[in-house]
Amino acid sequence: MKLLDNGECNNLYGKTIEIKNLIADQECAASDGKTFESRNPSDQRDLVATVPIATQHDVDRALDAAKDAFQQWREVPAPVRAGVIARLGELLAANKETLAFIITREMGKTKKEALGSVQEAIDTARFFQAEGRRLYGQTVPSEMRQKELSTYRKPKGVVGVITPANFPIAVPSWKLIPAILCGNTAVWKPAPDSPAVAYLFGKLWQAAGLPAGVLNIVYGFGRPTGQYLLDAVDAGKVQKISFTGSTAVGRLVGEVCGRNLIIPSLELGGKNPLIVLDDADVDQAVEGALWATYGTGGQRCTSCGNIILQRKIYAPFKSRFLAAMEKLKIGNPILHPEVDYGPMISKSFYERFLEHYQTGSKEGAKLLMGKGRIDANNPWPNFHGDAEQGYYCWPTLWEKVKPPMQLALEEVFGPTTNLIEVADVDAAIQVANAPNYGLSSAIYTSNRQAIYQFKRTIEAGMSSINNSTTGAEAHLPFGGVKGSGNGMRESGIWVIEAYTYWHAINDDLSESLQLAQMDTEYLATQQEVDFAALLP
Ligand code: UN1
Repeated sequence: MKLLDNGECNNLYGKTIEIKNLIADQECAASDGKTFESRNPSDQRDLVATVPIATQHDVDRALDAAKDAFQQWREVPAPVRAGVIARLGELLAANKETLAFIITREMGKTKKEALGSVQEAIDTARFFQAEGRRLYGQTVPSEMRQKELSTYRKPKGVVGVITPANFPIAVPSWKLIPAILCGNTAVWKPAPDSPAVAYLFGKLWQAAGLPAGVLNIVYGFGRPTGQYLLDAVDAGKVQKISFTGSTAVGRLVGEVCGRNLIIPSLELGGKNPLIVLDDADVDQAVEGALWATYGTGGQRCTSCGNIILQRKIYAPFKSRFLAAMEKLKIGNPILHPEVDYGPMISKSFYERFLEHYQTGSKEGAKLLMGKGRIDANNPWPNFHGDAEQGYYCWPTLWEKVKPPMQLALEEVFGPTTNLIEVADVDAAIQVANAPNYGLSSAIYTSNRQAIYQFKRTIEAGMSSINNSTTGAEAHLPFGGVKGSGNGMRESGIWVIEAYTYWHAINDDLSESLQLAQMDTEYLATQQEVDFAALLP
């Protein structure tokens, strides 16, 4: 690993990492030598890494390496493959602090959250190291004698993996660990805003003993590098795509995969509702909603998009929520680990976040708090660090919002949410289901009937009862409905369906041609019965 001088930032944040693509176990610069700079979003002076922009040639080489490696890797017994995952889990645990530091440094989430996202990767490794001793098939009774039926799981081949920056090790591990455990090989394009932790993750896979070419990493932007990976689907070089990101890009991925008869795994956006009914514990609901909305600066797919309040609790919730917002500590999460949230992950996220202020005011929503960027003109009283050095945003809150306003229906990535007043639980669920998303959801109440109704009728892949909209665990299925995904799931036993296909075997020992459905011993006739006399 090559580290470069980072000038005045060496002591504050560390040196600059010189990242290279990983192809067939070799570190390689982009074939045309082009690179981009990855800067610390909390402090633009800090150059975290120099990163190659993988060319078509690089992506093709990575795909060839994955294709070659697949022939051997698929033959390695699953419990032996799982041994690599076990060592990976140990290495992740041993390096948890460092990985978390790099995550905070390159994408700006707090240390506590960064440690949590490394833990999610550790949990995933621990789950799948054991799954290598399962990956069960079935034995199935045949219609005929001297014939055995059974099923096997088979790997699909080369998997293309494209991941976002907000969970830069948890989400890749949700995909790469099961894909590789199941005997696939992978070409992974991590987000341009979190290349350093991807690079370190690659190093850990190598140290865990993964054979050359099983995991290849190519860096760059959605276009052109990500596009090359999608073009490879059309070229027949990729048998599976796993993508987490925006719904708009997910649709593009889905179109390419659809015309090639490949089922992708698509984990997309959300407009996650948090319902608070009149009988809820207001303080608990405020705490959950605050975390759901402003944790990670609102840059999770499980962030809260609408807070739906029953009439009587509206005023007390609103005043306590606003009071809690005022206490939020915002700032540089490396130099001030006590902050609640840090900067926007990137300038483009920041610019898109700003747009929602126009949408809201055009639609006549009422802005209760929020002034866009925190800077000298709009200082946040509880700010820690130098606001000019990053794209830090005000915690934002709207009211007088309801469907079909865009503000109520469209995902906004960033620290904002809407208060929506409703009469009862029926109306609450109707508003909750109005957006064309369905990832996560939450309800605060102690009314068992309302909880039951919510569980039955909410359109979401995940729901919390008296907890926030976040909270996925590594062994529960994760994914959404409607615009939030295509029905595939990450995590736990469910994700195995994404990376294997079923192979059915019929093994005939009769030494003759026995034909299914035809050469069976089913009784051809049945006797008449007459039960009429039993009735009075
Ligand atoms: C994501 O935002 O893509 O439940 C994943 C959560 C996290 C995972 C989120 N454990 O918010």
